[in-house]
Amino acid sequence: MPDMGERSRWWERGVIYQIYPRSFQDSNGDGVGDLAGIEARLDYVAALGVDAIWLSPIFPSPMADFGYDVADYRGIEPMFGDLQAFDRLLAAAHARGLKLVLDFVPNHSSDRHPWFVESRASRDNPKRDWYIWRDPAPDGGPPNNWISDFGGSAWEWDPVTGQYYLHAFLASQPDLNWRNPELRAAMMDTLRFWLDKGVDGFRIDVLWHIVKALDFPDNPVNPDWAPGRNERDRVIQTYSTDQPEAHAISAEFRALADSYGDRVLIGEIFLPNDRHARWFGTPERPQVHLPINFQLIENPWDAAVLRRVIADYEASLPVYGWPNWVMGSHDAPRIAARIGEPQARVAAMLLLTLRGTPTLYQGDELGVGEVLIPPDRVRDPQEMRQPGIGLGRDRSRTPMPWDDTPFAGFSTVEPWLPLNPDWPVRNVAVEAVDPASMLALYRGLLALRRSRAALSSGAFTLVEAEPEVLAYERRSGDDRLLVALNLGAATRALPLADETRGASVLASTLAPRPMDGTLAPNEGVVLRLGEAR
Ligand code: TEU
Repeated sequence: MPDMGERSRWWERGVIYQIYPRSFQDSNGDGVGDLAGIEARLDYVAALGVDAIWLSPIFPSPMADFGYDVADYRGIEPMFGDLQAFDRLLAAAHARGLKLVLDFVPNHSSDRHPWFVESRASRDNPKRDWYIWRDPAPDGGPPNNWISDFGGSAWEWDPVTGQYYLHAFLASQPDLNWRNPELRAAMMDTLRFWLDKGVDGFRIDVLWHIVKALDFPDNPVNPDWAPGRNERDRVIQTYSTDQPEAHAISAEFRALADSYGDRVLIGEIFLPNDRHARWFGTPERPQVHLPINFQLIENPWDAAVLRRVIADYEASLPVYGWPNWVMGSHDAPRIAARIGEPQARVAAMLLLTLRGTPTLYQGDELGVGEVLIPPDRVRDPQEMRQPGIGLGRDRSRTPMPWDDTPFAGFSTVEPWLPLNPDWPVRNVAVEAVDPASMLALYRGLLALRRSRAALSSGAFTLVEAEPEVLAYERRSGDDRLLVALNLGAATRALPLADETRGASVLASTLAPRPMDGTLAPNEGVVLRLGEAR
């Protein structure tokens, strides 16, 4: 767990802020956010103290999967603006010292993409092989047992040309064929298009999905699956994901990004540690800079579990691999809904003091919690396809509450998704002037992280602690910090009693107080060590 010292680069040292464009700020009164809206709110983002923004997809899209179904990789969805609006946003971000990362969706396009319209036109169309077409099984059914991540067969029958096409997600999101060199070249060109404009990198959607096993064997049946669970998990995605050829393409992405200088690639990858770490590539042939680490989202909020998760993840990293952490996203449940606000404050401290690049999801800095979506307001296709089993993602995509004016200052009309019910009191304007707010906590932690190399790039060591307490030391040179987080509801002894008595408190999830050797319920602290008398 080395001290990266002065060697750290912006994407190592910095904090990424994920913006879900449909829900950040509406500027034209259609109830949906847009690029001009984001531009208007950039001062807020810069003042928060983050270093980069990642925008979920902003490309032309029929919005079957809210932008993850791209109909033109080089344009801007009219609902969001146009290329001029994008250029203005990029310049405005850069003028504030913010990097801008786009969402690249290589696994599939929209079925409205002109490439697919051609591909499905006839078997001998030049773009036929840009997608994945197969003959039916001997019984006329789908070519194999693969299941879409959104439920149902991953194969859709096309009566016109008498073949099935593959879709890992919706039928309106056909999978692209990355084994086809022309498709590959066309996609590389789209990356160049945005890199030439000056974007600072890409988050790459479902990167581990992009190549499938050559002969399309059946996936192994999952013996642990039971009805009522996510249908996706009926089979194990052995042959439909994580193929060696995808790693080779990931290395090509990296070579292209590196040819533009200091850009970043963030790969969306859900895999166990050993296979996850392979996406860093090797020093000779690197792949993505940051394979997204979802473990704080996927594991229970439990000190002993998290301790093991952190240790195992750190141990799994190659020496040249830089860690990263994320606690929320447009897919995952809200952290404050999952563990409650007092512990969400502890979670904020964890996210911003671990070793590695944190990604903060919009609204989590306000502590936005549970939002129940009435049945008539559900928009998420994942929820609509498998209703009522907890897969709905709308709950994390609700509009940013900015103030207590109508529609929370997000829009002048009813927004596309409901606001958080407590928006009149839980919004940016209210929290900005309350020193005890979640927003104030985030701003304080972000400023602390920025000011101390021990946090942004220093060494990391877990420290023994009482049950329900997660503790670790961060260190850079002489600067030694102890982070101690009480994940429980009992008062606990602070670790390192000799050193922490009287130590200065650099941050606290509660009202700061002199350290007396204890950690109160829900208390998390960052202490400066090495000052004891
Ligand atoms: O998500 C990929 C993914 O694995 C999802 O199926 C995720 O597990 C699920 O949404 C969690 O509830 C990415 C995007 O982040 C997601 O929004 C898209 O729908 C999906 O890819 C398809 O592009």
